[in-house]
Amino acid sequence: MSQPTKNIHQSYKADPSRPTYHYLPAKNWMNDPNGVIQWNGRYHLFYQYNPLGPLHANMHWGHAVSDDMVHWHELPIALAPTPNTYDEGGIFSGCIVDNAGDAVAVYTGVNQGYDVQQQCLAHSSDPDLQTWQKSAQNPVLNAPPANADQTADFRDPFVWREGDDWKMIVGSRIEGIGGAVFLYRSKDLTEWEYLHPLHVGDLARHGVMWECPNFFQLGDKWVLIISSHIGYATGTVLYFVGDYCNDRFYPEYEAVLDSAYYYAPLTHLDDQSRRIMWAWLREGRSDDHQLAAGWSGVQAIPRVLSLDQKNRLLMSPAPELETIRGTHHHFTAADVDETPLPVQGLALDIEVSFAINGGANCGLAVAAAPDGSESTTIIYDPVTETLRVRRHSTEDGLELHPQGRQHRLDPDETLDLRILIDGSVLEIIANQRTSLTSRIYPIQAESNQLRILQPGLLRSLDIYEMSSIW
Ligand code: DQQ
Repeated sequence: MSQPTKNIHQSYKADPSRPTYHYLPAKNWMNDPNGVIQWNGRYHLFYQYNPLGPLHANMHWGHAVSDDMVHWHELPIALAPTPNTYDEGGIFSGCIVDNAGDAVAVYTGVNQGYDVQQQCLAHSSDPDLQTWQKSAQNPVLNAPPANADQTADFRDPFVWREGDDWKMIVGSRIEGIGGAVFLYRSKDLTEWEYLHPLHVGDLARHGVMWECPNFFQLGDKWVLIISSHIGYATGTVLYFVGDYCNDRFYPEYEAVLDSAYYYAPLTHLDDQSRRIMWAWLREGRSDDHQLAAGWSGVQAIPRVLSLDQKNRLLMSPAPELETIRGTHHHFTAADVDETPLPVQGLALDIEVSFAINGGANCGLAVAAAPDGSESTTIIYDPVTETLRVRRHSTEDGLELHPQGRQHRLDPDETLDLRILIDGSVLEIIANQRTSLTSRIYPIQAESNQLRILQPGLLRSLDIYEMSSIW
């Protein structure tokens, strides 16, 4: 990392909300991951980036590179809007594919505000993917199919190789019907033939608009992930699992992937054939707070995906994260009571397991102040089969509604939580299959304690203090 970038990261040491082991650019706004690819062995992360401030505007593709998905070097902006053209209004989300050694970025160029959304190409023959040339044929796809019955929402192309063809899906909606992804085919990434919708949602259940689609094989099934506007707001990520043949998708199972702060996931296959999922962790505080902070948006820790026997998506933080685990604290039920644990901090990786006993709730409090004025509780209620985050903060202007996810346990299954706390970031994965993310903004310096809420139900607790990646 360049010294100036490192200096900016270190200058935020006094900001308790700023993550220290999740990636974010040195300053300004970041949202969706874009074009993630392993190229010449290195992981390249591109992302929606506003170089002019910490709010969503002026969309560019920012760029960072890593050898291990943990430590990052921020690089110069990769793609910028070209004035008076198809992408003058912004370079929206997309992907990168390897076209026989040439890296091709497939992205959405927007203009006329955000009303015209068209699919565009840029290519790079630079081994470091730092220099890009936009295609003279842009835009290569300029409007959704007529059956969409609308022209304003058509974005975030996801492309894969299938035999001799390229296939692409684009996020969109069908007026009056609901979210949709449209399927296309091409021989050269430039001429695209529309086939049909790969999948169409139900307006009430799946939302009005689908963006940031992903479609990939996992084991012997295919998975479609979409980010949905349910009730016209960003926030719910859904997935569908099923079979795919002759260009048709037959979903058999569907579920919510996350419905809180985890949005616009993008997956790719790495050199070890792992399907890795990246995502934007959006903020839960007002524009004024974001302006005052000077930064907004964090990338989630990449997760390795697989499916279980019931076709549920399993997610595990990439094992590379364990290389920055520091001091380890291990506890059993005999070691803890309801008083604060002898470990404190807001940069922790926690593995905790609880036995389920009748209807008794279990869980823990994190980022808690000694006087109880601030705390975040993570609680499982076996009666309602709900995992919930409840936040109490003394700061105003925050989204502090309780967040809940249904989480069903099999008989005799323990509740196994993986919890990543990093400043304002809280990533929770229950039994590898239920993701519940939150953003917390305690303002008191001493809001860093941990407590087990039902020590008698504790099976085991491992806490690792995490090193800063800056
Ligand atoms: N964000 C991008 C879009 C995408 C949306 C624009 C989802 O491409 O649809 O910044 O967060």
